[in-house]
Amino acid sequence: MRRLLSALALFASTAFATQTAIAQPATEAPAAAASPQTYESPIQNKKGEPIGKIVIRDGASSLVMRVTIQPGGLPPGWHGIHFHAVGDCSDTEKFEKSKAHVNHDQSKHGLLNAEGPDEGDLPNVFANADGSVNAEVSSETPLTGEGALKDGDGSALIIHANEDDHTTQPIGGAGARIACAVIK
Ligand SMILES: [Cu+2]
Repeated sequence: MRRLLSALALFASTAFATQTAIAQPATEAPAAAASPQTYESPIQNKKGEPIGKIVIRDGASSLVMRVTIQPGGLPPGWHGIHFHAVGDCSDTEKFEKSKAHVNHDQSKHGLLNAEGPDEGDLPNVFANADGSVNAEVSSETPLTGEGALKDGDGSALIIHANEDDHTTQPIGGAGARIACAVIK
């Protein structure tokens, strides 16, 4: 919803700009479409070792994130991943300093929950037999601005031990936090 409101605001300002542009010289070039903001951060495991990285691109209406994990990085199989509320991965035993999911409007957890999703919810990623991951997911939660990942205390991308069923509370049965990347 926040993303929709900001998109409407952008539309309104664009419409205003179009009206005022009539008075401008015809030679003035239209503003180029804003290129996506980008952000990259290492992913660390419970030993504090780097196992891969996230690369975020944030456009006008969606954020797209690539998750890359090197061989040996994760147990094979599906893993729930979420944006958690605080950009702190320093407690590598449990990654609890990253707190709960990003969730500004008390939504229920779950992409398949009728009362969800919360702003931290993301699709699962699959680790291959060798423990590597190459995945790309999208989210409406923005990188900067109102309700953004890069707020005062940042956010974290948390990878869980098990897959997220996208329905049950509070985290879809995804289990322990096994990897973390700071977004700040
Ligand atoms: Cu989580």
